Order: sequence, then structure tokens, then C-alpha cells
Amino acid sequence: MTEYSTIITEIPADYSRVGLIRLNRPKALNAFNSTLMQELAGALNDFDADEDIGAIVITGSERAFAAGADIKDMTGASPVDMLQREHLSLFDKIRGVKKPVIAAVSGWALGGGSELAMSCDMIVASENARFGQPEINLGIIPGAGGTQRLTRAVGKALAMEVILNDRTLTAQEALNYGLVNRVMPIELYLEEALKLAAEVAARAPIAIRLAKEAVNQAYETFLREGVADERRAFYFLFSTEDQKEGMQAFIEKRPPEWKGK
Ligand code: DAK
Repeated sequence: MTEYSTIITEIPADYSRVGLIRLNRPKALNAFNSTLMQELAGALNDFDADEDIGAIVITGSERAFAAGADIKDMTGASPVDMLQREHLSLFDKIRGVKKPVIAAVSGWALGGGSELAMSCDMIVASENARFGQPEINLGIIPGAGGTQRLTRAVGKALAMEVILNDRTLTAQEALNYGLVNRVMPIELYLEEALKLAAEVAARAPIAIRLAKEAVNQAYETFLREGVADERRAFYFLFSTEDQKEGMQAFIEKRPPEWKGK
């Protein structure tokens, strides 16, 4: 496993086909500097390319998932500096990961930290998780999709409060608004995320990939285009061995054996 300085990667023995990435800058509450961005993008790339991995979990510490981009790194930056930094490519990278990515969030998920969580496909939160977009306090606005993803998840009224007035959301509120999948006691949130990832990772790989793309389409395009893309993916799956196997296994009342072909 590659050695990193700001993240830790692991393939947990008890959870089949799951890659785990821990953000690990505890002194800065996992704030994103360029190294962390590059390492996270590299680890995502490696797990995405690894045939033995079917789903990825990103987590932080119990105190902080991530407190956003490193403010100390951005203070004197010009617009061109910001444009040229790795931040943007990381967020593009997450959107481009083909396998399901689950965020296991405890403590602070602020600014880019909240945007990172919302860029993932599912979120398992601990009871003490707090989501927020406090960029307004720094004289900026969210720059990695926060105004769009949060608004789609929680609606305009609440998104305005969060983004314009630094209102943080509790884990329970995030659950009520459909921003997170489930809320767990702090000692169980990571285990629950890994369990969910292992369940998804055991399913037919090509269908999972296209299902993820199709759901994201619902989120990112107009309905008509989304439905057309979904229909194309649906037809395509009938060319895979896994579709034949899945349906045959149902008829024969046995568990399917997925090949990813
Ligand atoms: N950056 C750097 N250091 C941070 C940090 C951050 N975002 N957040 C916390 N820290 C550091 C603190 O400075 C402190 O370090 P020392 O003073 O001990 O050296 C240490 O972490 C512990 O923090 P606190 O002492 O403040 O701990 P508390 O428990 O009292 O408070 C807190 C926790 C998370 C509420 C507080 O630290 C806080 O408000 N942090 C700032 C949160 C924030 O404003 N986040 C938004 C950052 S702006 C881009 C796209 C997106 C972005 C950037 C670019 N592109 C497309 C290019 C994203 C921007 C952002 O995220």
C-alpha cells in the first residue's frame, strides 16, 4: 500500500472489496492543502483502477471529517493562483470515480469538507456530524459545488440560510432533508459505512457503475436527457454476462456469481 503524508489508505480485512481512505491532518482538522488534495486524488485513482475493489469509503476523524480548504494557504492567493491549484482537479476527480464512493462523516464537515462529502455517492454520518458552508465568514462563497448540491438536497430556503448566514446542519437535520443516508452512534458510523460499501461492492460491477452514472444524471441533467441516458445504459446491460447470470440465478433460485463482464 502506498505511503502518504496526509491520508492513510487501507483495505480492511473484514469488509470484502472495500478501499478505505482516511484524511489525516489532525492538527488542522483535515483542512485540504495541495498535498492532501493530490494524495486523495491519487488514492481514489488507484482504488478505482483496482479490480479487487468494488467501493470506496472516505472518512476523517471523530472530531472532523474535514474543516474545508486550508485557509492559511489561500489568504494571499490571486484568482489565477486558485485556478491553477489542485483543488479543482480533485473535485473533478471525485465526480469521475466510477465506483461508488461513500463518505463516513463525523464532527465538522465545513466548506470544501462538506462539498467533498456531498460529492460522494452516499453519506453515513455520526450523531455529532455538523455540515456547513461558512465561506461567507471569509468573504467568499462555496467554490466546489456547494451552492448547487446543497440547494438540490435541502431546498432553496434552508440552503440560503446555510450559505448566506453560516447556519450549520446537525446530523439529524441532514438526515431529515435527505442529505445523508443514515445517522449512527459515533462508535458505529465507520463500521456502518464499511458494511454498506461491502454490500454494494458485492453486487454486479458493471450494473453498479451504470446505475451510479444514471442516478447522477438525474441530479445533473434535465429529466428528458437523464431518462434517455438511463435507457441507453439499460439496453447496454443486456450485452453483459452478469445480466444473463443475474437473471438465470433468479430463475434457478441460487445466488448469482458476478464476473464483471
Ligand atoms: N484551514 C486551516 N486551518 C484550520 C482550518 C482550515 N479550514 N480549520 C481549522 N483549522 C485549524 C485551526 O487554525 C487550528 O489550528 P492551530 O491554531 O491549533 O494551529 C486547528 O485547526 C483547530 O481548530 P480550532 O482551534 O479553531 O478548533 P475549534 O474546535 O475551536 O473549531 C472549527 C473548529 C472547525 C469550527 C473552526 O476551526 C473553524 O471554523 N474552521 C474554519 C472552517 C472554515 O471556514 N472552512 C471553510 C474554508 S474555505 C476551490 C473550491 C473550494 C474551496 C477552495 C477552492 N476551488 C475550486 C479552487 C473551499 C474553500 C473552503 O473550504
